[in-house]
Amino acid sequence: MASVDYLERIPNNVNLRENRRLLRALEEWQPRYLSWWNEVGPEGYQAKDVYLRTAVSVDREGWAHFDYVKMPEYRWGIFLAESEPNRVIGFGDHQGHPAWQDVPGEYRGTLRRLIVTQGDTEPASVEQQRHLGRTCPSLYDMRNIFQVNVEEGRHLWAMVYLLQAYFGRDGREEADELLRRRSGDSDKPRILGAFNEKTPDWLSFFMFSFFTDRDGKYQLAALAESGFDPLSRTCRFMLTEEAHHMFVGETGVGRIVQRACELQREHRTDDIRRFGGIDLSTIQRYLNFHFSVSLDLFGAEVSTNAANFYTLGLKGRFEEGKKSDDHRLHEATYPVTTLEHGQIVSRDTPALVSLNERLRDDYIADCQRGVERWNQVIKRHGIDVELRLPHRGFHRAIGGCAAARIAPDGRLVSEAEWQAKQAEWLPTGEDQEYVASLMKPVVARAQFANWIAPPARGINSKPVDFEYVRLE
Ligand code: BYC
Ligand code: FE
Ligand code: FE
Repeated sequence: MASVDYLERIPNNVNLRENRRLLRALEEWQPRYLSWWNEVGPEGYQAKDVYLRTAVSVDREGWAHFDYVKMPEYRWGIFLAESEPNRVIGFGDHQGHPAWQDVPGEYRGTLRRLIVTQGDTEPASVEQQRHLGRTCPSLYDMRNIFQVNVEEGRHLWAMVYLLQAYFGRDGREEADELLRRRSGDSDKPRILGAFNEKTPDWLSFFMFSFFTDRDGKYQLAALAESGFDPLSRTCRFMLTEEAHHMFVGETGVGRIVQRACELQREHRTDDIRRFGGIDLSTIQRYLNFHFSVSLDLFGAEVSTNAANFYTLGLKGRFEEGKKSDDHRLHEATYPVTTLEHGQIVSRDTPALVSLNERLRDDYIADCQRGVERWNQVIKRHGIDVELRLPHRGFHRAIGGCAAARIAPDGRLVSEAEWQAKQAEWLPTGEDQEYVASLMKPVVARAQFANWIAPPARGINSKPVDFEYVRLE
């Protein structure tokens, strides 16, 4: 396998030097990528030195290099996890056959659509977050969001590599379309719903990184099982970067929770807006929103698309290799939550068409573990409140529950009750205005906005008050 060529214009371990046709396609695409970055990437700070991590190898140990970089000079590269010799397809009709090193002709369209859907989310999130550098609560946080942004940019590169290396002309066209769609644009929106929502403030950003980047983790893990080996290897490497995005989300929300508790204790009231904090009930409403829109990203509970992806060997289950069933699932069933005659019920459903729901279940369990860690923070402060994930049917736009009004506790409610309670369950205009009013940049070293606690430690063993972004 080729070692990492870090000196090339496009750092890579796919032997670009030898593949002139692909190199040319990528070199043609690169200026378009950079103009996209300059047009809708992070607003401001493009000329500043940011202490960033860059992928320079695919070794599990030591794959990252930390240094000051100006974002437009970031070395967006193409890295695939090491190939597993003699890898075989682990599930579906082709189980046991050698993994495909080329696109299986009959599945070309389906595979391309999966790659485009995945690829589309990456630049979308950068667009959604582009204004946030301007209102960062600290230099540490500013650095973290830029880190996430450049890596989402690299994830786009990862998918564009697949399109250009394996899909010829239509792949090149899709690669260009990925730079043409825009988050929230009514004419050319991004493909999936959550990626057209606004990320207007840092509470939303941290919730997004916790809930929506975690959808990324589960989708990438399912694609990492793919019988199409280049996709599998690409996704396996992306997952190593993804962990930091979720870390940013979990610790970000955790620090806001901590600050809320400190203010609540200090002033002996949960009405902490007077003291510039974000109260736990506001945090809960934001949580409800971001969890529910992220659940939609898994698709419908019953999906023949999902069954096909699996049967064809294109997209597996989370940790497919660790499961001990037949990996074909023709006979198996899976319990699916659905709406029947105005009731929420769990129904055993053929497992193949239930794969979206199963992946969603894995995801929900992971979210629950994070919420419990936030609750530990609250408990340590002796406060008798718990954050909760709302019911999976709450506020859904995709799937069986989208047709009903479901309360966070899982009760079916009337339209009238929904309208009356919505302000308790979802962020209100007033919440958004209040949170927006807190978004004042804090860029002095060692300083943090009043609504968020400092992190427990810095990045890459640097101190918390390190100069993560050089503003001079
Ligand atoms: N919005 O059969 P169904 C990330 C459509 S995040 C709009 O249930 P399927 C990241 C669907 O296209 C991870 N439309 O759908 C995170 C279908 O249309 P057609 C992103 C939707 O195909 C943070 C129809 O409804 N990766 O990486 O089983 C920052 C029927 O639905 C939506 C992936 O998504 C929706 N939410 O499942 C940066 C992986 N849901 O065919 C990055 C690749 C469904 O009837 N994608 N529809 O016209 C997939 O695996 C699947 O496409 C989905 C949907 C899981 C998304
Ligand atoms: Fe990503
Ligand atoms: Fe991410």
